[in-house]
Parts: sequence; structure tokens; C-alpha cells
Amino acid sequence: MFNKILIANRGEIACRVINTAKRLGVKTVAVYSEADRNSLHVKLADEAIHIGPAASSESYLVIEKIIAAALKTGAQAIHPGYGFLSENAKFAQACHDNKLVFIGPPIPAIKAMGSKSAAKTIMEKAGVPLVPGYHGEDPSPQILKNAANDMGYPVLLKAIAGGGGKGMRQVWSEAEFDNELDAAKREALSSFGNDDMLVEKYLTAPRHVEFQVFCDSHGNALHLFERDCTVQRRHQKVIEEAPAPNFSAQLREKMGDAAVRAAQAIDYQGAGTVEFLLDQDGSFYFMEMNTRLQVEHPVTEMITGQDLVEWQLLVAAGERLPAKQADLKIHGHAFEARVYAEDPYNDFLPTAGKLIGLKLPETNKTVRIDTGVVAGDEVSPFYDPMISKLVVWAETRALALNKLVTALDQYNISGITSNVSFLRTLASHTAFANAELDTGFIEKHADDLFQKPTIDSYVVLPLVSLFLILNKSKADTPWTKINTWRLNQSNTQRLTLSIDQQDYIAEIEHKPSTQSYRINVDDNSYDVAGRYVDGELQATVNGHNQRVTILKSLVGYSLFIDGQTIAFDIAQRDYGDAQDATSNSHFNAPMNGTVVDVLVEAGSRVKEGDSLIIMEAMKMQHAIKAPSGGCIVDVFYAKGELVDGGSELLTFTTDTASDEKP
Ligand code: MV4
Repeated sequence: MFNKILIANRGEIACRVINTAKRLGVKTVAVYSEADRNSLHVKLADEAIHIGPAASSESYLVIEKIIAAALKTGAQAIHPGYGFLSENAKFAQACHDNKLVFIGPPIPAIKAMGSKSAAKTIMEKAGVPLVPGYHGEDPSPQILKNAANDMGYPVLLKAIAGGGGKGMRQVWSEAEFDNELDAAKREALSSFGNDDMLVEKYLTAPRHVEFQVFCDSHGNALHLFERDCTVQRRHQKVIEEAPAPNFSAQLREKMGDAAVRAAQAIDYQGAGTVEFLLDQDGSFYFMEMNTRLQVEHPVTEMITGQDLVEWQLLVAAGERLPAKQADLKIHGHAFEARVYAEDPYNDFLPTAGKLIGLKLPETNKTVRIDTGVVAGDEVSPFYDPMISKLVVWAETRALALNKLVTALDQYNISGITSNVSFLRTLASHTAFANAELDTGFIEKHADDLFQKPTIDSYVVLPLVSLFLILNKSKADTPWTKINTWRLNQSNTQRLTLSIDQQDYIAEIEHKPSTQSYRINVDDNSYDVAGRYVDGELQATVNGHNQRVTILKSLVGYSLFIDGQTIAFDIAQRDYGDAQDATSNSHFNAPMNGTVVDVLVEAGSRVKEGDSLIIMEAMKMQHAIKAPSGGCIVDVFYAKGELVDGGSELLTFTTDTASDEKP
């Protein structure tokens, strides 16, 4: 075994590899870009080498810098993780040339799987089933069209150099063929610099089932069963599971054999994944082989009890596979959900930014979280915006799915938008529970999946009100400055809350004798009591004891309930020192952002609750509102201007305070 390895990656996978290395007593060297100076993978490693600016093209993708770091630190081997240089034959060659072990397959195996058409030819020879089609020597338009006409429509055009669905086009009739081929070629040329195409019979509703294979340098080869990765959007996997549901032992044996034959056909070594399309009728076809450890490898680890990174290190060090095929058994069922900094309700736009609050589910043997970030870190726009992987295990699929939903509910992320509520909706969908899976799953159920969960104000309002009441009494928080509280009558106060940009007025009556409050809001009445400890609100609402997490967010707070994240705050919070109601008030920007609109000017008269200025930050709009009737004295910003958080936006004179006191 090696005594020191370098990990040529970042984020969760770098941490994942370091953890196994540590357990095996192997020292680790991290590499990091400028953006990752304080990242978790750097802290976990024994040593770390700075390799350049944030852009991966100038750091994690620069072969010479990685090799130099390994040579400088005396690492004997390099683990490439996934992405970056993991399937780069030039990098594997550079390792070899510098007497460093590349923890991955032999160079010819990487090259063989780099071309779709070459891969198909090899697999065909090895007796691995292929989708009917043409992937031969002559990719001329006429040959492709003849092949399409012969096998019948629909067909799928794929770029030979392709991947990730780029340069892929469905053709439903001969009449469309020429146009679609031209379009596919243009896309392929601009994406890969190569416009050679192949044509296949188009399977309209297949599943994506892939096999984890492993081979050593002593001629041993086996598989560690399959993963179903059918649920994808734009060729990005969303939830993966193992074993595949509705999958017979017989089919497993047939596909497993084919996967091992595929690996042997290219003299494979190390960890690999053979991807298949599985058609409705049970026929399966080789799609491609990934010559790396995959993102979703933990579901395989959960059902086999093996550590695949340990296997990789053993094989790379020249040792034998630690198990035989017959030793391996499937135990239970596992799911992985990929938690991303992205907005599912806005076309999955990445939402890089600061993870202000990050509270994760409690982990144990059956709930595993692989992550490379902690609260306070930035999700950098330079890299894949993954926050973490959530992996759960249970005896059966139904129990594991339950556990997945429960764990997703315990995921509390504030500061940036994540896909957690989308994952939760998906994992709770009946069709998913029934494993009615095909590659069109998300599109087919889009109406259900992209419906933003609505807030149940009956549940949320008393919790939010209670939290704000409890917070107000803490002397050294910003709350001391807030004057939304008015004394209407003895013991009763009024508070305007803003929940997901909607305002509610709560009337709160304190009942000192019972340490409780009576809250009237939105035509409902609640008796509430409770406390807020370590980010958790422990509340009793009309006799119902509840615990919910509330974390500070970029602006205001986030409440986590039933898998939803609800943004709330005291409305009109940022008018500073307006304690003396007759003096000028100063309104400060609650965050860095842009002024989207200015609705008033010097001299404007306003009523309580009127919007004065609209700001936008992190794609969210925030209205700065008048705390009471009054007059605008001065406005310091114009529409379109950038504002630093804390800057004064305008000054305001409140009308007489006479209505404030009885
Ligand atoms: C296909 C197919 C149907 N028929 N090939 C998508 C990415 C690329 N690796 C291959 N892909 C597909 N190839 C034939 N002949 C459907 C897909 C496909 C798909 C495959 C797996 C998982 C999700 C998918 C989503 C859309 C299309």
C-alpha cells in the first residue's frame, strides 16, 4: 500500500478519498485553488499545495501543476476523483512518465472508451448487446440515412465524440432526417470540434441501469451489482438507487456478466461503470463505460458493505480484489439524493453564494452525508454547485424512501436556494414510490414536481410570531433597534411580519402568569409558548408541541418545516434609529444589492406600509417600507444603482407619535 497519495480534486469527493486514506493509514496531500484556500478538503489533508487561481482551467485542470505538487510532496500515487482530470489519458500518461501511480484504469482503457463509436465496436466484438444502429467506418449522411430507413423510425443521432446528451437528436421520420442531422452536426462541431455522428434505434422510455465493475492486475474481474439512475434532468442525475427496483435476479446475472465482459474486453483495472439502457421489454443495451469512480458510488457501498475507495487503492497498489463475486451479496436498499445550490423553480439556475446556515440530518450507519462544505463557506460559482450527497439505507426500498424523505426534511440550508424541497417532492411522489421509472420521469410529472409547495399559514404564523417575540427580548441583537412594536393597550403589542414577501399583522398579548402569548393573526387565534435553543424553536401552539429549525439567513431568517424553507422577517426592519418617532429615521440597505425601483422622492408623503424602495439581492426582491405615516426627507440612491449593505438609502420623518400610545 502507498504511504502517501495526492488527491487531484476538491469538494466532497476529495474529502471522501481522504477519509478512506486516513482510515488505512495513508497520508494525504490536497491541492487547492485560490477559491479553496479555506476549504474542508484542505483542512482534512495532512498537507496541501496551492495550485493557482480559482478557475479550474488554471488550477485543477493543469496537469503540470498537479504532477509538480505530487513530486514536491513525495506522493506515490494520485487519486483524480471524478470530473476534472479523472478520464484524461494525457494526465494518466503524465503520471506514468513521472513514476506516479494513476489511481484509475490503464491508459488504453481510458482512450478506448473516449470514442463512442470505437467503444461500440469493441463491445460488439465482446458480445455485449448494443442498441441496433450504425456506428461504422463511414459516417456519411447517406449511409446514416439508409441505416435509419432500414431500422425504422424513431432513431437517435448521437455525436461520436459526444457525452451529456450534446449533439443528440431524435428523428421521427425520414422527412425530418436531413434537417436533424445538420442540426446535430452543428451542435457536435461547436461542442466537441468533431461532427461525426452515429445513428441508433431510439428507445422512447428506457431506464438507465449501470453496473459497478472492478478489476485487478491479476486478472480478477467482478461487478458490485447495479444502480438505477433513471431519474435525470438534462442528463444530470438527481436521485440514484441500488439495487434497481423491479429487477430480477436473472436479469442482474445477465447484465452483470455483460458488464464484466465489457471491462475485460478493454483489459480494465480499477473501478469502472458500465451504463446500459434497459428497455420496457427487459432487453438491455450497452450505452457507455465511465472509467472513474462515480458520484453515486455510495449507494453501492451501502448495499454491499464495501469501501470502493479502499478497493481502488488496493488495486492501484497492485493487490488483489478484496472479494470474489460469490462473496458479494446485496443487502437492503439505498438511495442517494444530490443536494445542489440551484433553484429548481427557476430553470435550475445555480445559486452560488454564502451558506449562512447549514444544519444537516444526523448521520449514522444508515444515513450518510458526503460533503465538502460547512456553514459559512461559499458555494463558488467556479465549480459544480453541489452542497452534499445524502445517502440512506434501509432493509427495503419503501423503508429507505421513507428515510430519504425524513432526512431531506432535516436538511436546513439558509443563505442560498437549494434543490432540497424539489428532491423532497420527487422522493414523495407516488410514481417514484411505485418505481414507475423511465428517462422521461421528471418531464412527465413536471406539473407535480415544479409546483412550489405553498405555505400553510395556519402552521407557520404562530411559529414565526413566537420566534420574533422570543428574539426581541435579547438585548444585544439588532432587534433592540426595531420599533415595529407598538403599545396599543397594556400587554398587547402589534407586529408586522413578512413571510415569503407577504405581510401579516400579528396582535400579541403577553400572559406573564403562564409565560405564554395569545396571538391573533390572519383571522386565527393561537396560544403559544416556547423557547429557542441552538437554532431550534421548541414551541407549543394550542397544545401541540413542535420543534422546527430557524436559522439566520442573508436577510432575515429561514424557517424549515415539512421540507420547505420559509423566508421571514419583521417587516420594515431597517429604518435604524427611529426610536424617537418625531425625529428623522434613517433607512439602511439590509444587504449588498441593486436598487430595482425608487417609489418616492424628497417631499413624498407616505402611509404606513407603503413601499419606498425595492432592492434586489440573490435574485430576491425586498421592499423597504414605511414604518408609519410620514414624509420623505431625502433619497440617496436611484434605480439601477448598486448599494453596499448598511448604506443609508433615505431619510424619513415620522408623523406625530400620538397614534402610537394610548
Ligand atoms: C438513448 C436513449 C434512447 N435510445 N439512446 C442520454 C445521454 C446519453 N449518454 C445517452 N442517452 C440516451 N440514449 C437510444 N438509442 C435515451 C437516452 C436518454 C437518457 C438515457 C439515460 C438517462 C437519461 C436519459 C434522458 C434522456 C435520453
